[in-house]
Amino acid sequence: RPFLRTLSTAPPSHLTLLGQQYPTDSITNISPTIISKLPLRLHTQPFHPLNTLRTLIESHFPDYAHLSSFSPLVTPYKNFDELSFPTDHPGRSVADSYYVNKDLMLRTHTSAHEIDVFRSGKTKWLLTADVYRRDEIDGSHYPVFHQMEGARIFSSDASGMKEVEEDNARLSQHLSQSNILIEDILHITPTNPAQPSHDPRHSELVAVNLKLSLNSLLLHLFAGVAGASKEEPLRVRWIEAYFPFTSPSYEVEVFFRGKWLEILGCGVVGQATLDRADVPHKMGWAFGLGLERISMILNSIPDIRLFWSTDPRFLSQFSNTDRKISTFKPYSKYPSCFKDVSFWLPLGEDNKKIHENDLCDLVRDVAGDLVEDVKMIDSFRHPKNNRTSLCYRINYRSMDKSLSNEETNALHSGVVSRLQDQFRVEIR
Ligand code: FA5
Ligand code: MG
Repeated sequence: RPFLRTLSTAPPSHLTLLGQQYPTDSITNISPTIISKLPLRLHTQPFHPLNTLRTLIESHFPDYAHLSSFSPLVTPYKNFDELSFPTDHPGRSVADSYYVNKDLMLRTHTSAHEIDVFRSGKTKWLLTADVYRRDEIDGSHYPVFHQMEGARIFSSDASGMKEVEEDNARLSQHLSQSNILIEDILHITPTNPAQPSHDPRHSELVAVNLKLSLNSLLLHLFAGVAGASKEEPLRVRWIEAYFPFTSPSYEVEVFFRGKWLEILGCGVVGQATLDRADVPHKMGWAFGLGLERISMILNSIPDIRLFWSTDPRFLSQFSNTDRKISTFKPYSKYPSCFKDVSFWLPLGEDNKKIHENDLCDLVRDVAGDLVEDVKMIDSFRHPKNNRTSLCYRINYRSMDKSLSNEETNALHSGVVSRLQDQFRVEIR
């Protein structure tokens, strides 16, 4: 959807990203807020909790290659096509992904690099990176977050399968002595099948190796933190999932503060991926985990915006040098300030051009991390003139200080006037 066409000012003909110039086109939708995040690479910042978590996971896989310097700019081909995403997959839309232009985008997941890493000959590796998705605004969603991809591949012949079996025996032995409660599911089912080119027994061995490897990682990460005491074991739940580039596929959830939280997706690597990477005689598994989700649990971080805070009251809490997980002690929560904005969408064609994610990007560009939450609270269509009215409630709250009335009013009127300029809405 060409939402930039509704801008009153012409978009720039080029964008400068990480010191390089790129031409824009009709689908360009990277906002200034996003551009400012590109160089930050929180997973490499000394003492940042995401860096600490990355190091902790890497230490659990010491004989894996540890990669973290891939550029976030990838072709849509790498992000989607090469991984067998269908051409009509919703993730490709400009409403969900950030495009520099039709040939270049910000990766939406670390899987975008799978084929390059497999092609380089690596058989055991972890890759950490910032990823970008257009999304709603609330305490657990941010348009930039960090993923770690991990993979292990084996020869698909008897010697490779023997290696898997031996590793499975070692891992089962280790896990049987620990305080972890795993809700498992069948490894392979009619709705979550082995791939046609795989011997189902081999696929099952690999799926078991994946599950054991990840259960063992979760135990390493969560043992001893809240919810994993003697009386209360760590609860992990495996769920059947679907990804275009793995089968069978799973998601893993961890029980935390009364809720199941999805922390990773994974599966047996699609043979098409390995064929494209020129390693057709291998088979194996891959996972992609959300570092913020895990760090929020481990470090008791209540709001995803805190990862971007430069407030010493946040960062200093993680500056211990012994690599252990620190529990965040929240400093006082400052008051919320709710402001509503109601408007009529423009009539005709134009009203299709405003997606909720467009509105969220606009609000972030004006208010940055001073916005905590954006929710639609009302929507109706006028029966006579067919016009649509929307009302959004924006919660302005700083994590570092109390916002004055003047400050919130200025932010909100900035949002309102940009809504009028960019989307030609009529404020009610
Ligand atoms: C993926 O991104 C797949 N690439 C994962 C994968 C890798 C599957 C390898 C198979 C093999 P998904 O969109 O579910 O899947 O995201 C993976 C994890 O990233 C989620 O479980 C979650 O922990 C994290 N995540 C996803 N969206 C967000 C978000 N908006 N904010 C924070 N974390 C998120
Ligand atoms: Mg998911």
